[in-house]
Amino acid sequence: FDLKDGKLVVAHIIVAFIALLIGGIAGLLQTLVKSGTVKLPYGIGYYELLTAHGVLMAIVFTTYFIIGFLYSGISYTLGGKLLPIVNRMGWLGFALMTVGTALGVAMVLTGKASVLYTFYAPMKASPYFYIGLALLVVGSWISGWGIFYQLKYWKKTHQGKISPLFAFMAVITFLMWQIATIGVAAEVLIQLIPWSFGWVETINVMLSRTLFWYFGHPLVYFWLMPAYMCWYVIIPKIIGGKIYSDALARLSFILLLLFSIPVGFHHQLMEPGISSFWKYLQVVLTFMVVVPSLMTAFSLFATFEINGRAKGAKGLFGWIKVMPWKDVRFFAPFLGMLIFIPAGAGGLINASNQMNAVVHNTLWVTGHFHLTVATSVALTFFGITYWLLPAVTGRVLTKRMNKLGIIQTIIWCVGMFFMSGAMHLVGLFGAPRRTAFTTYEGNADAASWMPYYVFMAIGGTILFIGVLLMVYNVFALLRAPKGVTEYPIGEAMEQAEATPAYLDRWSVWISLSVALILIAYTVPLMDMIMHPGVGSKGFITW
Ligand code: HAS
Repeated sequence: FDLKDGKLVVAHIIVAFIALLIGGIAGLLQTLVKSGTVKLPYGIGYYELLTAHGVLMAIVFTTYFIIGFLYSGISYTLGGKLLPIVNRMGWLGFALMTVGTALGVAMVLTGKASVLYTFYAPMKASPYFYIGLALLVVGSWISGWGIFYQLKYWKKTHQGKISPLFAFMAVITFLMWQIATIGVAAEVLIQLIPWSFGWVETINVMLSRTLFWYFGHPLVYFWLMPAYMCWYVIIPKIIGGKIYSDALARLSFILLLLFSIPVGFHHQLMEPGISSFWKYLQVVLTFMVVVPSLMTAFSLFATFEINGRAKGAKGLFGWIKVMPWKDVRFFAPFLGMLIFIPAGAGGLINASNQMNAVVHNTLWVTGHFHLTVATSVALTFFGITYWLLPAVTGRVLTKRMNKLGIIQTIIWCVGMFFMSGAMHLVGLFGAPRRTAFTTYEGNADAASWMPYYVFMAIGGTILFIGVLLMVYNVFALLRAPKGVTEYPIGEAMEQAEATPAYLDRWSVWISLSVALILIAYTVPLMDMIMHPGVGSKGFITW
């Protein structure tokens, strides 16, 4: 691996894990502050901590990790090294993102941006928080353009060849990110910044929420797709097998590009101001976006079973016996996959209009995203770290670190079992999400939620130990013994059919994606803009 590119990757991964550490501390503290066990100085309260936890974990940790990981794979699969200009774009993106993150986090920690990680109106933050976010997004764009440029150059020098699977997936991920972030950029630049500076008095709340969720849902696939890249491309190599089908993997990513954006209304099913027809349409599209995940599950089972049979395993589940259970590079992502089965089922419940009425705005939803992003995705990212850092720094994973990695994975799963399990259950009893305990203290129902809160706190504490161990592991990996670690890119099975060239035809897929977005959003957006409703000073209500 090119060690100069390795430095860019390492810089991203280090910031990601620092964010995980500070976000983890904020996560633990918010539980203690919420329950009244601890009082912090300088007025740092529940909402400040919850915002810091959400922003650092869900936005900063993920974005940095993803860019670091994708840049490493692009460097490795598209020519063995980044073009000098792409390397520079990577650093420029990194610098802008880091200035933005520092500004945003400073605003959150000083209590000037307690607006939660879903920062839509009517909650208002300091304009500098939004400026920080804008820098983070623009930085990520520049990094994304670097990825597009590297592939464009590769295609020019490899006429008629189909792009490597990893690179194809990286480009789709960033294409999706590019299209999706236009919504949040519009919200921040046109609505939130002028409003928070006081240049305008009112804000169209419905529009702000809609633009946020236009971005907010694809955001979750921006987290998931790099995890899928590991499951499709890396895991087959680590288990000593092959990718079941290159074409199927590409098709599932194309479907994710098409269907992950025009579905934001499934976060707004309980909101007035959007007619039921448009909600219905977007729920149908939500069920379409489940299809590529089902294809992924199918492909993974096929990879595992065929690999198992090649190694002599018999029966439907014989493959389980031949898996490298003691290898953390497999173990952590595998548990991520396993947990994605109930996590995804929870998503289907959320997406069903009637059931959404039961779970919306309750701790069930918090439980859902702690299983999806904080377990399936996070464990996969942890699993990647154990080979990525050694590969890009010219070091090797030792047996001790591998063992610590396995222990870390188990701690994470146990902590999440208690925390997310209790969140799901108490959510069904109506416990609200993101609400300080003082708001409902004395309420008859609140007393019955207490035992579940205790389990959430136990789980949260176990998870905090997991964060500490993971951060320790990262720094241990950076000082690991020198050596050569292979960058594990899998190959497709020989009997798989050749990948059709049309899957590599970007113009078709981008046009289709834009068409679907226009169909799903034009009329409701026009409606929101033309009939903004009337309301109290400061914001417009519906
Ligand atoms: Fe979600 C809310 C619907 C997936 C994250 N989601 C959220 C929020 C977040 C989030 C952060 O429709 C909260 C936002 C907020 O703060 O308000 N979600 C879905 C649906 C899916 C889904 C339909 N979500 C995700 C993923 C996330 C994520 C992935 C992060 C990474 N979600 C919703 C809805 C809401 C929502 C509503 C709004 C709720 C409300 O009212 O506020 C689907 O994409 C899920 C499909 C997944 C599957 C599983 C496939 C399984 C696989 C694993 C195979 C395993 C193997 C191993 C091979 C169908 C691929 C097997 C081994 C053995 C030994 C058996």
